[in-house]
This record gives sequence, C-alpha cells and structure tokens, in this order.
Amino acid sequence: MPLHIEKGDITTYPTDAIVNAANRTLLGGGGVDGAIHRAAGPELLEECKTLGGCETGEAKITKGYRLPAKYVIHTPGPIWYGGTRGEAERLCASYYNSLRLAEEHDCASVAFPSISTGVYHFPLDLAAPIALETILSFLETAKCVRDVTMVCFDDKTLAAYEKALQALQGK
Ligand code: AR6
Repeated sequence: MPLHIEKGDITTYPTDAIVNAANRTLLGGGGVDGAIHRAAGPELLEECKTLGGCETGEAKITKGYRLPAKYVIHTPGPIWYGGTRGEAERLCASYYNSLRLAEEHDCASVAFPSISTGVYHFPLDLAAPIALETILSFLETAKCVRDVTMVCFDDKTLAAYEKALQALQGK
C-alpha cells in the first residue's frame, strides 16, 4: 500500500519532500511550522522571504536545508469557520496542490502532517477523510509520487486517520 499512517515527528522524515502546514505569510509560526523552521535552520526562512506568501489551498516549494528531507512544500490550509466558507474544498486543494508540486519536482516519497487540525481548528473527523481521499485519488494517476505518509503527532490524530482509512477501505 503506497499510503501509510504513522505516529511521529515530521521533521525527522527522510522523504523527498515533507509538507508544512503554513500560514499565508510563509514566514513561520507555531505548531508543525515552527518545528520545521527550527529543524531546517535559518536558511529556510531566508528562502521563504523570497516567495511573497501563498494563498490558502495553494502550495510553494523550498529546499529542506538541515532537514533530512530534500524539499519542504509549504501550504496554508483553511482556518475553520464552521464549514460554510469552502473549508473542505480548500483543505482538499492544499493536499492536491502539494502533491502536484511534489510530482513536478520528481519526488517519489512525501510526508504530510494533519493540515489545519491544530491552531486552525478544522475538525479532525472531517479533515481525515478529505486528506486520505485526496491522496488516494492522486496516487491513482501519479507518475512519480508513489509513497505518501500521513505523520500524526499524537494518538488522537493517529486514531482519526486510521478510522478514516478503514472507512474508505470498507466502501
Ligand atoms: N510533526 C508532525 N505533526 C506535528 C508536529 C510535528 N513535528 N508538530 C505539530 N504537529 P498546526 P494548522 C501536528 O497547528 O492547524 C502555525 O502557527 C499538530 O499536532 O501545526 O494547519 C502556522 O504558522 C496537528 O495535528 O497547523 C499557521 O499559522 C497538526 O500538526 C497555523 O499554525 C497541524 O497543527 C496553521 O495551523
């Protein structure tokens, strides 16, 4: 199975690319974004400053610097406003556009954090199936990307993604 769900710290993953749950400035923040910038070192912020920010659901790529990953793909996921502002479509776009960029840069392996389910408060039980469906449908036609890992930072997140995968496989 080319899709894996694991508990872990994404900054330790030696995949071709890791994805950063960023904000629209792309200039760093808390959560996984802060952890990635700390682990990558200050050169990452220097490159991010040249990118001019990023719209919600879009994605931009940088080098990985001191990370074991070759690239970091930065995507601002949607902030949850109750589900009436296109949050689901935008979350799907964050995963899809990140994978498209990975494909364009000849990445075979990609690791994702659970985008938007921390500070941005997207409900985990709604976010997990959106993430997995988008990744699985992308993998069906991908030419380069063949190994995607969802890296869950805590047990609650891990349980939500495992449950969502079981539900999809039962369909
Ligand atoms: N590895 C994997 N997952 C992690 C790690 C890690 N090292 N650290 C945290 N997580 P969040 P968001 C999980 O808040 O909701 C930032 O300030 C975390 O437990 O990082 O998209 C940005 O600059 C949660 O499950 O991202 C934005 O302003 C998941 O990563 C804003 O937060 C996402 O939580 C983005 O909010």
